[in-house]
Amino acid sequence: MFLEKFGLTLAVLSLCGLGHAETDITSDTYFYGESPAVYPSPNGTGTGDWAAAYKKATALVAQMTLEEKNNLTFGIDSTSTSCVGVIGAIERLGFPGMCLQDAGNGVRMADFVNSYPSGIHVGASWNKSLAHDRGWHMAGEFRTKGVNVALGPVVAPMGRTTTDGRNWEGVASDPYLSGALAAQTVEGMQGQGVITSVKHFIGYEQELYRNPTTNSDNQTVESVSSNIDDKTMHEAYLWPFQDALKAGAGNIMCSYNRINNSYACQNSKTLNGLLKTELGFNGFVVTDWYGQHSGVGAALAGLDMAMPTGETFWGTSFTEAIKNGSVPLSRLDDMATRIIATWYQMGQDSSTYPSLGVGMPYNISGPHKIVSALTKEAKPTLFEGAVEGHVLVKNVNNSLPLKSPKLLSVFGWDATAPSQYMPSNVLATDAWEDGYEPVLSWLSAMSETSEIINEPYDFQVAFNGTLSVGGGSGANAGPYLSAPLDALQQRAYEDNTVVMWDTGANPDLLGVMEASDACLVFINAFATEGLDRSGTYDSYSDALVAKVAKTCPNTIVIIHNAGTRMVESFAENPNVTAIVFAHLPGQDSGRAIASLLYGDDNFSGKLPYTVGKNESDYPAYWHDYAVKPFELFPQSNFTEGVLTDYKWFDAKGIAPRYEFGFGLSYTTFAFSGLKVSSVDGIAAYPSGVIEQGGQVDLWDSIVKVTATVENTGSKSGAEVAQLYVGIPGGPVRQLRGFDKVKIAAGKSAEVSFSLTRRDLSTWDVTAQKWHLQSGEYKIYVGSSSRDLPLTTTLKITTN
Ligand SMILES: *[C@@H]1O[C@H](CO)[C@@H](O)[C@H](O)[C@H]1NC(C)=O
Ligand SMILES: *[C@@H]1O[C@H](CO)[C@@H](O)[C@H](O)[C@H]1NC(C)=O
Ligand SMILES: *[C@@H]1O[C@H](CO)[C@@H](O)[C@H](O)[C@H]1NC(C)=O
Ligand SMILES: *[C@@H]1O[C@H](CO)[C@@H](O)[C@H](O)[C@H]1NC(C)=O
Ligand SMILES: *[C@@H]1O[C@H](CO)[C@@H](O)[C@H](O)[C@H]1NC(C)=O
Ligand SMILES: *[C@@H]1O[C@H](CO)[C@@H](O)[C@H](O)[C@H]1NC(C)=O
Ligand SMILES: *[C@@H]1O[C@H](CO)[C@@H](O)[C@H](O)[C@H]1NC(C)=O
Ligand SMILES: *[C@@H]1O[C@H](CO)[C@@H](O)[C@H](O)[C@H]1NC(C)=O
Ligand SMILES: *[C@@H]1O[C@H](CO)[C@@H](O)[C@H](O)[C@H]1NC(C)=O
Ligand SMILES: *[C@@H]1O[C@H](CO)[C@@H](O)[C@H](O)[C@H]1NC(C)=O
Ligand SMILES: *[C@@H]1O[C@H](CO)[C@@H](O)[C@H](O)[C@H]1NC(C)=O
Ligand SMILES: CC(=O)N[C@H]1CO[C@H](CO)[C@@H](O)[C@@H]1O
Repeated sequence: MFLEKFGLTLAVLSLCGLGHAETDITSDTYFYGESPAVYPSPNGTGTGDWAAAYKKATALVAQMTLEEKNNLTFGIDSTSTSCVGVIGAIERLGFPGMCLQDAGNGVRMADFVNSYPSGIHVGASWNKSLAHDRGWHMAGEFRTKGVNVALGPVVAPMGRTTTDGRNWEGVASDPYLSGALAAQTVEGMQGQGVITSVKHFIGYEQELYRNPTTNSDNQTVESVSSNIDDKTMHEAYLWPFQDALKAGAGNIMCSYNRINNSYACQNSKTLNGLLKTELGFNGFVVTDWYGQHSGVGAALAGLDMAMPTGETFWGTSFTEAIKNGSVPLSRLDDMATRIIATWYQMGQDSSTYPSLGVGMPYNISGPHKIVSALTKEAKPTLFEGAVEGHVLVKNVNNSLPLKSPKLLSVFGWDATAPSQYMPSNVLATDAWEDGYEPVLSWLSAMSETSEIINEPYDFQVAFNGTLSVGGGSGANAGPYLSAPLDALQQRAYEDNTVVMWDTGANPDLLGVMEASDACLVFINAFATEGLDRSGTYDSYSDALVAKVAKTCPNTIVIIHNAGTRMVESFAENPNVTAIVFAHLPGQDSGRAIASLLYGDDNFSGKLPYTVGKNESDYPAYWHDYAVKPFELFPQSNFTEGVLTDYKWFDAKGIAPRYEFGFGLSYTTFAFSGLKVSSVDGIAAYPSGVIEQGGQVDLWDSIVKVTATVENTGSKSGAEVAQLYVGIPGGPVRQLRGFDKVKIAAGKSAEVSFSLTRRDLSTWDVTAQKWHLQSGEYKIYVGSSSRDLPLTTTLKITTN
C-alpha cells in the first residue's frame, strides 16, 4: 500500500482544511505535517572499525537460505529462558541465536545479579569513569547470564515532560550530559562483548498515549505524535543518540510514539534518514516490544528486527513479501547482515561467549549462574555509584555531616526495607518490582489513557519501603537491599548512638524529637513505566515533613526521587536544616546514605535537572492530552524547541528553587585562571566522511579550555567543574563540558574541557549540516548552571 510504503501511519492526504468539521478528520497529517519520505533504506557497509565484522557477516549471510535470513528478523517464544526476546538459532551455520534482556540498571528477571543505580543516579554523579565502570560490571553480568543484547541505556525520555514516568531511566534533562554519560555506558558495556540497545528512538517523551488504544466508541486512538522541527531534533533529541553511536552502539530500539505522525518503527526520515544515512549506523534497529505497526512499510523504512514476535506483521508473510517483490531481497540481506555483523563486531561468535539465556531459567528452581565473582569486583562500583548520585541541596549551619550524635530519630516509610523484595521471575513474569502494593493495585486498575492528574497525590508514593529503583521494564532486583534504617542501626552500633524510629504515616512523636540531635525524614517519589506521574510533589509526604519539623529544629529530609521532586512546602522551613535528593541508588542505598550523613564520604552529586518553584515554571510539566478534534490522533507539539529545562528557565528569566548542575559539598571550592585557546580561519561546515556517529570531523577538538579549582574548605571533596557556552543565536547557555575532580583540603586542581566542532555548531536546516558560525561565543565555567564565576568571550572566524 502506498502510504504504508512511505512510512506514513495513516491515510488520506487529500482531506484537511481548517473548515472541516471534526468528524471529517480521518487523517492526522492535518495537524502538523508529515514526516518526509526517505527511501531506499541504506545498506550497512561496515564503515570504520566495523569493516572486518561486515566481511564475516556478508560471508555468513551469503550461505543462508531465504527462510534462515528471515528468521533472524523476528522474535520467537522461548520456554527455556526468561529472555524477553529470543532470535532462533541457525544450527546448520553455527549461529546460536540471540537473547535480548532488560534492564537498564542490571539483569532483569534473574537472580544472583546486582541492582545498580538507575540512569538518573548516573546522571547525578556527573562522573564519566564511574558511568563506564558501572556499564562494564553490569554487562559482565548480562554476559554471564547468556544475554546478547542488553536493553539500555536510555537517552529518551530526556525529561522534556517533567512528570514523565520514565525520566528516571534516562540520564539527564540535557542532551550533552545524557550523551556524555550514555557514551561511557555503551563503551563500558560493549567492552564485555554485550550489545547495547540505546533507546527509545526517538522523541519518546510521555507515557500517556504511548501505544494505540481503543476509546469508548471502539475507535482506535493512535499513539501520540511528537512533532519536532529539524533543528530541535538535531540539537536536542538526536544529540545523545549521536554520542552513543560514536561510542560504537550496536543496536538502536525504536520507540512507541510517532514522530510527525509517522510511527517511530516505520519512520523513514528518522530510521533511513537520520540514523542510517546521516549518522552512518552500522548496527540494527529493533522495535520496542509490540511497537511494530506495519510489515512492508516498516521494512522499507529501515526496521531490521521485530520483537517479541514476527507473527503480527513479519514471519512467514515477510518471505511472501520478498517473493512477490513488495520488499527487495537486498533489504532482507541488509537486515540479516546488520544483525550478524553486530554479533561479530562484539565478538559473540567466540566459543567463550555463554550460551543463550543460560543463567535465566524461567523456573527459579532451575539451574543457576551465579555472578558472585563479578559481584566481588563490582562492589566498589556499586557503592561508589550509590554515593555519588546523592545531591545535597540545603545544609544550614553545617547541620550535616552528623557529629557523633547521641540520639537520632528516623521517620518515614522510605527508611525501611520493603515487605517484599524478589526478582520478577519469582513474582510472576510481568511483575513490577519491589512490592509497592498500593501502587501495584492502582496500576493494575488503571489504563494508560486514564486521566491521572486529578487523582490523589498519594499514588505517587511508594509506601511499603525504601525506593531504590523505579517500576517497569527498567527495574531489576539485587541480591539484597540495604535500607537506610538498617544501615543507620549498624552505624549506631559502631558509634554508640541511640536510634529511635517510627516509620508509619502518622508518627507519634512522644517528645523524641526535642531530645534528638537530628530527625531524619525519609520520603520518596515513585514513578513507573506505563504511567506519567501525577505531579512532582505530594501532600502526604509533605505533611510528614511538616509534622516532624514542627517539633524538631534539626530536621533532615532525604528524598528517594524517581524524577524531579519539587520541595516548596519545606525548602524554606527554618527547622528543615538539610535536604538531600537521594534518587535511585540501587542495592547499596542505605550504606551510601549512612556514609554520606556521617561524613565518611562527601556529597559530590549535582542535579541533572532543574527543581522549579511552580508547575508553570516548566515548558512541559504535564504530558499532552488528546482533545477534540485531535482525539483519535493525539499530538504533542514540541513548541519550546531546544529550550528544555534550564535553557527555558534562563530564556524566560525564571528563578528556579535549585538549578540544573547545583549540589553542595561539605567543603567549598573557588574557581580561577580561565584560559581558552583561539580558533582562526576554520571551515564553517564539516567535510569529513561519514562513519558511525556522523561526519568524522564533527568530533575534532577545536577549542581547549582550562581553569583551576581550589578546595577552600577544611575537608577533602570532589567538585564538578561545568562549562557552558552561549552560542550566537542560541540559548543563553548550554552545557558543553564537565570535569569532576577530587581535591584535598587547601589543594588545587586543573580542570580541562575539549570543545569539538559539533559542540560549538548549530544545525543548519538549509545546508542540512552542522554550521560553525563566525562570531563571539560566551564561555562560562563554574559549579552549576547559575553559579559561573569565570566568563570570557571566544571569537571564531570561519573561512
Ligand atoms: C500543533 O501545531 C500545529 C501546527 O502549527 C497546529 O495546527 C496544532 O493546532 C497544534 N496542536 C496542538 C495540539 O496544539
Ligand atoms: C517534522 O516536521 C518538521 C516541520 O515540518 C520538520 O522540520 C522535521 O524535519 C520533520 N521531522 C521528521 C522526523 O519527520
Ligand atoms: C544494497 O546492496 C544491494 C546488493 O549489492 C544492491 O542491489 C542495492 O541496490 C543496495 N541498496 C542500496 C539502497 O544501495
Ligand atoms: C525458522 O523459524 C521457525 C520458527 O522458530 C522454525 O520453525 C524454522 O525451523 C526456522 N527455519 C529455519 C530454516 O531455520
Ligand atoms: C569517579 O568514579 C571513579 C570510579 O570509577 C572513582 O574512582 C573516582 O574517584 C570518581 N571521581 C570523582 C572525582 O569522584
Ligand atoms: C470493536 O471493533 C473490533 C474491530 O474493529 C470488533 O472486533 C469488536 O467486536 C468491536 N467491539 C465492540 C465492543 O464493539
Ligand atoms: C505481497 O505479500 C505481502 C505479504 O503477504 C502482502 O502484504 C502484499 O499485499 C503482497 N503484494 C502483492 C502485490 O501481492
Ligand atoms: C521448577 O523446578 C523444580 C525443580 O526442578 C520442579 O520441582 C518444579 O515443579 C518446577 N516448577 C515449575 C512451575 O515448573
Ligand atoms: C545558625 O547558627 C547561627 C549562629 O550560631 C544562629 O544564629 C542561627 O539561628 C542558626 N540558624 C539555624 C537555622 O539554626
Ligand atoms: C503497604 O502500605 C499501605 C499503605 O500504607 C498499607 O495499607 C499496607 O498494609 C502495606 N502493605 C504491607 C504488606 O506492608
Ligand atoms: C520549629 O521548631 C520550633 C520548636 O523547636 C517550633 O516552635 C516552630 O514552630 C517550628 N517551626 C516550624 C515552621 O515548624
Ligand atoms: C571522598 C572524600 O573526599 N571523602 C572525604 C570527606 O571528608 C572527610 C572529612 O570530613 C574525609 O575524611 C573523607 O576522606
